[in-house]
This record gives sequence, C-alpha cells and structure tokens, in this order.
Amino acid sequence: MESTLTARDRVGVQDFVLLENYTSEAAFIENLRRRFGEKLIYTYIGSVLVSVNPYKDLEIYSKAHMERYRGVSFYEISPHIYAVSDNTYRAMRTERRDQCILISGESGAGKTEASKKILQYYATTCPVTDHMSTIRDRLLQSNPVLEAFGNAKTLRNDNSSRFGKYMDVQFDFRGAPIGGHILNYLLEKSRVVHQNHGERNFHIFYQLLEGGEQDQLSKLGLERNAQKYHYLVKGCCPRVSSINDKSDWKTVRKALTVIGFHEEEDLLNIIASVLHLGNTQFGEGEDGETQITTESHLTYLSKVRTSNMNSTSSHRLTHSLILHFKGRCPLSFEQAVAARDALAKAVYGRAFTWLVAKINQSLAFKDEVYNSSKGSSSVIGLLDIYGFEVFQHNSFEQFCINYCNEKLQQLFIKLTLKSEQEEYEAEGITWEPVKYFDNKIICDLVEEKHKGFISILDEECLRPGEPSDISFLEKLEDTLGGHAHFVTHKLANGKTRKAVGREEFRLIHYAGEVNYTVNGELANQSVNSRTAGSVICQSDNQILSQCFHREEVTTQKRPETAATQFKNSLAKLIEILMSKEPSYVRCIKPNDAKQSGRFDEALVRHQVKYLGLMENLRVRRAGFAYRRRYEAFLQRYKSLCPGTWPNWQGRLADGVATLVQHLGYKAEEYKLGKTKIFIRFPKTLFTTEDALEARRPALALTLQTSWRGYR
Ligand code: AD9
Ligand code: MG
Repeated sequence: MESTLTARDRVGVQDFVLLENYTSEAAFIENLRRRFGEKLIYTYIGSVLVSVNPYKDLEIYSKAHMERYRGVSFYEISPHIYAVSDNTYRAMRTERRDQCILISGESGAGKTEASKKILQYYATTCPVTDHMSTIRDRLLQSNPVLEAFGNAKTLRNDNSSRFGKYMDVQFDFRGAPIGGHILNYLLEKSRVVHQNHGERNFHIFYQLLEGGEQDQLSKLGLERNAQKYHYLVKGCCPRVSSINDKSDWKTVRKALTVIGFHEEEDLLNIIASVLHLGNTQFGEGEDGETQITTESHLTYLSKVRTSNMNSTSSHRLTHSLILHFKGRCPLSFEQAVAARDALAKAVYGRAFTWLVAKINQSLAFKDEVYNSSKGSSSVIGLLDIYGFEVFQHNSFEQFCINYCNEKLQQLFIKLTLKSEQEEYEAEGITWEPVKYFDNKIICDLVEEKHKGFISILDEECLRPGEPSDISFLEKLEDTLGGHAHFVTHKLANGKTRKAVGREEFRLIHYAGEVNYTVNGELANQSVNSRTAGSVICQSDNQILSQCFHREEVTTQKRPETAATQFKNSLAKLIEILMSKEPSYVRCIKPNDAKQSGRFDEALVRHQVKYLGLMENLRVRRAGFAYRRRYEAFLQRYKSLCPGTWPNWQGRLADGVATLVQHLGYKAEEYKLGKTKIFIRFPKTLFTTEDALEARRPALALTLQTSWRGYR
C-alpha cells in the first residue's frame, strides 16, 4: 500500500482532473514538475494534452510507439501526442466528422514539433496506396520548405516559426491521406530588414549562401558570406550551433523537388534581390538630394537580370527597383531607407504567400486521380499558432497575436462547455452550469463595429489631415475609456497612472495585463505599400507579377488596414475551426535556456496562467472528475465484488451498479449515465484502485506501465 502511494507521489497523476486539490495552481505545477522529472512530458486535463518541452530526444517517437497507440482508448495508456493523433483520427473515421487539433503555447514550447509528430503519425500509420504516397510525401516535405522561408533563429527558439499556420489534411473514406491545404497568418516581415541582437533573418538566406553552388551564387551576384549583407548582420548572429545551413539547403532543394516546384530560379532571384536591396545605400548628392551611393549593388541587381536566361523578368524588376529610387527625387535619406525596406518586406512577404499557394496547388486533392473516394473525404486540421506574448515592449504584432489568442480562448470556452453539456445530456445526467470567465467582452472590445479598437484604428487611418499615433490614442480613450478591460495612463480623478506610459494603452486580457505601445501603430497599417506595388507589378518575374496585381495598386479604393485584414482572416479561421470537432495540445517551455532536465517553476507558472490551464481544469472538473464506459469499468474492477466476478451476465449498467454498491460508493460520489459511470471525486477512484492493487498485485503489476500515471 505504502509503495503505491510512493509511486503516485513520484510520478504524479496522468490526468489533472484527478488532482485532489484541483483549484491549486501550486498542486498543478507540482504535478507537472514530478512528471517532468520522470521524463513523463505529457499529462492530460481530460482530453486536453499538456506537453512540456524536454529539450532532448526522448525515445518515445519510434514506429513501435506509434503502433502501441493505434486503436487504443485514450485512458488505457499513458498520455502521448500519438494518443491525441490516433483518437482524433478514429473520431474522424467512426463519426465521419471533420476534426482539428489546436496547438498553442509560447515560443519554443514545442508547438511545431508537436504538429510534425502528428503528421508523421498519420504518414506512418495510415493506409496508403502507391499514388497516395506522393501526397503523403508532399505533406511531409511542405514543412522544411515553409520552415526555410518562415522560420528563423530567435533568442527564444533556434527554429522559431515567424508565422501562424493552419493545415488541413484530407483523408478518403479508407482513411488514407489524399490532400492538404495550408493557411498562413501574419508573417513577421520586419525580420527581413531588421533582427534583434542574437537573432537571425529567415533561414533561407543563410541556406542559399552556405549551400548554394558556386556558379548559382555567381549568377545571382552573391558572395558566400552572410556578413556581406546588411539585412543579415543586424543581429550579429551569422551562425547557430544547432543549425547546419548547408545540409538544410540540400533538404529544402529536395523538398522543393518532391513538391514539384518549377519556379526555383525566380524564387532564388527574389531572395537575391532582397539581399541586394539591403545593400543598396543612400547618401547626399551635391545639391543635398538623396542619391544611391552603392551603384555596384545595382550592378549586382543587373546580374540577377542576366542570370535569368529564359525571361526578361528580373531585368524589369531590377530596372523598376532602380527607377523607384532614382525616379522619386524628393525622397529624404530616411524616406529612401524606409521605402527600400518597405519594398524588401513587401517582396518577401508576398513571395512567402505565393509559396504557400504553390504548395497548396501541389497538395490539392485531385478528383480525377482518386475518383473512387469522391465526395466522402474528411479532414483533420492542425493549428500551430503563436501563443500569448508579453514582452517589455509590445507592439502591433503582439496585439494581433494576443487578440488571436482571445479568439481561440473564446472558441475553446464555447466548444468545451458545449461538449461537456452534450455529453451529460447524451448520458441523461442533469447538467450543472459551470461558472467561468467569458472573454467575449475582450473580443468585442477589439473587434466590435464602430466602437471597437480596430474600427477606431481604421477610422483614424482614413481620416484626412494628420492622423498620428497620439491622436489615435486619444480617440481610443474617448471611445473605450471606462471599459473594464481598457486602461491608459489617465486616471478618472485626473491623476496619472504610472504603470502605463503616455504612448501606451493596456488591455486586460483573459490571461493577464499587457501594455501596448502605439508608437508606429498607424505606419504599421499600410500593408499595401502602393509605391512598392506599382513598381513591382510591372515586373514579369513570374512570382512577383502574381503577387502584386495591377488592379490592386491602381484601384482608387483604400486598401484594408493590416488590423482589418488580420481580423477578417481570423474570423475565417474561427469559422473553419467551429465546423470541426476540436482537440487541444497545450505546450509549455520548462526553461529559457533551452536546456534539458531544467524546470523553472516561475516560468512554468506564468505559462500555466497564460494558457488558461487552471480555468480549463476548473471547467472540466466542475461536474465529474472521471468518466468511463461501463464495460471498461466493469472489466477493470469486477474482481473486487463477488457479484460481478468472474463475469457479469446481465446488463452492463446493472453490473456497475452492483459493483459500486458493494464498494460502498455514496450517492453523491457518482452517477450512472446511459453508457458511462461518472465519478465526482478522484479520491473515490483512487480508493478503488488501491483496493484492486491490494487484492491483485499481480494484475496491478502488469498494468503498471499503462496506468503509471495513476499508480
Ligand atoms: V515558436 O512559437 O515557432 O518560436 P514552437 O513551435 O512552440 O516555438 P518548437 O516546436 O520549434 O517550438 O520547439 C523548439 C525546440 O524545442 C525544437 O527545435 C526542439 O529542439 C525542442 N523540442 C520541442 N518539442 C520537443 C520534443 N517533443 N522532443 C524533443 C523537442 N525536443
Ligand atoms: Mg513553431
């Protein structure tokens, strides 16, 4: 008996709903810490998987592990990302309902790794015929390509995704993968022209310079030395020990081939153009006018032109880039630099979007190939998106990211409560309403028509005259002042609140308070830099001309602001997710040093809070801690009751009733539904488990691995 307690003490519970003191954050973190110490990185909150980044390769992802989770019920075996993958897959197949897996967590917590593991699970375990293997390979190979262009080394993560990603994997009626589709969100374009100390630009630049063949580089006018390029040296971090740019380049080239990519030359031209653009410098001419002082780089740009033998595309592009600066004489030095950078960001950003579209074409489900499966396919969506972010200085980017998390939390609340309610109803058990904080009030604060944050921002951008960041902040104060979740430095009594700066506002998010600076807020909004666009749409570089449409830059209609664009794409995402049955993976980073075996409690506590895990647990525990189908419950505990041992012959519900009566369960401890028993407190289950172990140690021993978390 004692040893059992020790085991449970040592490894904690594998499902947080079984914590005695489920409202205690300290108990929650202690449970995570114990399990982490035992290399048990996965723990459930009901059906939500909490994952702590081990920062080392645990040998738990082999094919044998995958097999172990195939077709096995969630609670029969220790928590794993494969259990979530398999459960989702089976739910899709048996219920014929589209599914999605929502992965969240802060930078470096393991979201992208989790999504790759899910994809690998499907690629390995799903049935595939020969021509389907092409799609399977393309699905897998889309990752290295997107990571090359959309990931970068940051202080938090050597392979940080600088964009949000939603990927649909489509399966036919046999459960084989037959297609896919990717949606991308908010690429961090500012990184193209600037990187903070210790960070790098997107991987692809270094990969090309390190791995590109010499004659390829010469054609592009590039030198094999990242230090030579202004856009690559801002963070003083050309090399990263965990990254091999040269071999990654090979991987990317191979992946592009698998995807069936033919525009490589145009793509390389774009990467090279961005680097040359970055090296284009300005100075003052004799009459004080701004001049390009680095003619040599314009020559490099011309080399880009001549390298492309089969089209005049790059020639035109180069020409227009030069014209852009030469033609617009009254640009000040700062304006010229800003225009150059805006152009580089726009070109890279559009090329990225184009690349996603290209991958989508290659992943598209083709009816003619798979006409046998026509009309009966289902989908599993994977969302790998940035978690809540709070820095010293938070700008528009953090605002969007945190707004996105508010929307996902709103979705989570709606869907979790809904599914709890549905389960109780289906089982014929009285539904007891759960108290929770509904963050709709914050979503409204941001997106409500006419009086929400984004509407005010749009209006201010449209306003004739001289809209400024400060006038925008004043507008916000006028409209939102007094809102329970919006705060500025002004206090109601006319005094000043010190915790919020004069160029800041604070939002009280569901996960905590964040101060945002409005510095540059308005400038951030002009996503469709028309000058840049009008230059580029003349280019017939296949990629660029597809990226910048002529109508878009000639239209008189005011382009949408970045905030509105983001709001709309988010609304679409939520709509997609709402139509599917969700599963959740919450990732936690155990320390900031990217070290294995280190568990920094303060850091983990912070994430538990921002991920809303305590709230999650409270909702899940509000009714019953534990539920189990009758047959499984009876099978496991029947030996504890002479009436049910060795085999119960009657109705399963009666068998369970006989069993729990014999065990002395009190009426308030449990309820019997149509197919499941619901147990209110973990203690009841533990007592039963202990009784089982005392009686049949041999059985308990054989089950020890699968029940490790409980025992
Ligand atoms: V970011 O928001 O894109 O910056 P992610 O995606 O949450 O972040 P990522 O999946 O890239 O983090 O994980 C960061 C690093 O942690 C990886 O490069 C691995 O080195 C390490 N990691 C993450 N998950 C695991 C794991 N299950 N096993 C081993 C892991 N290492
Ligand atoms: Mg990532």
